[in-house]
Amino acid sequence: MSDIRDDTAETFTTLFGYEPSGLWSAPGRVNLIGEHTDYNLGFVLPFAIDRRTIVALGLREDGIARVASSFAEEAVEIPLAELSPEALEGWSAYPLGVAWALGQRGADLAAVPGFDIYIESNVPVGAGLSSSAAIESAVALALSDVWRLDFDRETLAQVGQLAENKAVGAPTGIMDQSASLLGQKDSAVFLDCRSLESQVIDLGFDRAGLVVLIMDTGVAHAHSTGGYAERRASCELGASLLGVASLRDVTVDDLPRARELMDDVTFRRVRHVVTENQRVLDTVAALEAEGPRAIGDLLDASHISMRDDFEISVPELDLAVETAQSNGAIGARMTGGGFGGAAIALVASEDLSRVQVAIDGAFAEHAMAQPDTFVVTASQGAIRER
Ligand code: GAF
Repeated sequence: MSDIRDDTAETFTTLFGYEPSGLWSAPGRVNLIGEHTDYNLGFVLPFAIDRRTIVALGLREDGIARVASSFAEEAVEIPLAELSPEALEGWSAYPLGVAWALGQRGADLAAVPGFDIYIESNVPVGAGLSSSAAIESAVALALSDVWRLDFDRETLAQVGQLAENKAVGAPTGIMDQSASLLGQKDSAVFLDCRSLESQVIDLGFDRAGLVVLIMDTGVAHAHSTGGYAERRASCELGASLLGVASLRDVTVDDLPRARELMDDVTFRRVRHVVTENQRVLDTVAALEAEGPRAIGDLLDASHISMRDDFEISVPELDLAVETAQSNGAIGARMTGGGFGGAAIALVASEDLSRVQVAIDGAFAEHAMAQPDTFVVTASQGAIRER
């Protein structure tokens, strides 16, 4: 079977007529728990998955940035000196946005050499598994290496987020790039999105005989439009009505007061974030004290909160979650920004095929398009491959 790394290097050589000087990769992520908490400066617990984006890069002697990928026909090129969010569009805004963002963080774009980049990926696009953060993280690591920028991984995550916010135009938080850059095998990244301090948490799924099943509904979502920004605005409104800088400063004990101060919709948005932060802390504590079989109820409660309070689920995600739960999953929830994408279920290995078959049956019964179901494992974050 051909290796995606070899394919990426070979296609680079065919396209650009010389061999790449290096190969870098970064993974997509699953968020185990802690949804829409990152931009509220709360807690998240994502892990990097065994689906990766590969970047082959060669330096040029001029100041031109040229990018090509397996998911677009045409290469895009632009002088580094002309990089700006306004000058970028389409898929190339991800890799070129990162080059621009590195400039914003101090790289001297007038002095560094140009580059050719070719990108391939096996992170599913549109599934809520952060295919975009995988591109950003791989490119950020590659450019910081060849430009000898000496940026730490927390800074590279911020660079990826800046590209996503300004060049792509999606008002997302810091979680996805952090997971992609800081992930470790068999572990989750427990990130405090205010201090940006992180801790690697052993998941122990394998030892407990558990697997994580992805249920990709195929319902398309995008964070640069509509719902995501609206939820973010509601959270900001809630925080300002409570007189705090962010919802991180609100606890479960403040909820009765919050209910008095705001309309019902804003209150429910706030309640989701506040209770979700607590569920992340409880999940970390349960993993450490009792292991992964103890976190099912927290995953289930997180889904209900997203469905009823934050209102970011869709019928396909609810059906996938409920079917997994009623067929023996330890816990299940939608993952990522919502409005489509994927749900996850934590399942005992021996129940895996039963859950998959049940999901196929339930979707057929509801005349919904078959979801793609597959297992992922917690994997290493971004690395230089060669
Ligand atoms: C998307 C965003 F990119 C993240 O920053 C995060 O807000 C997530 O949705 C919801 O938890 O993946």
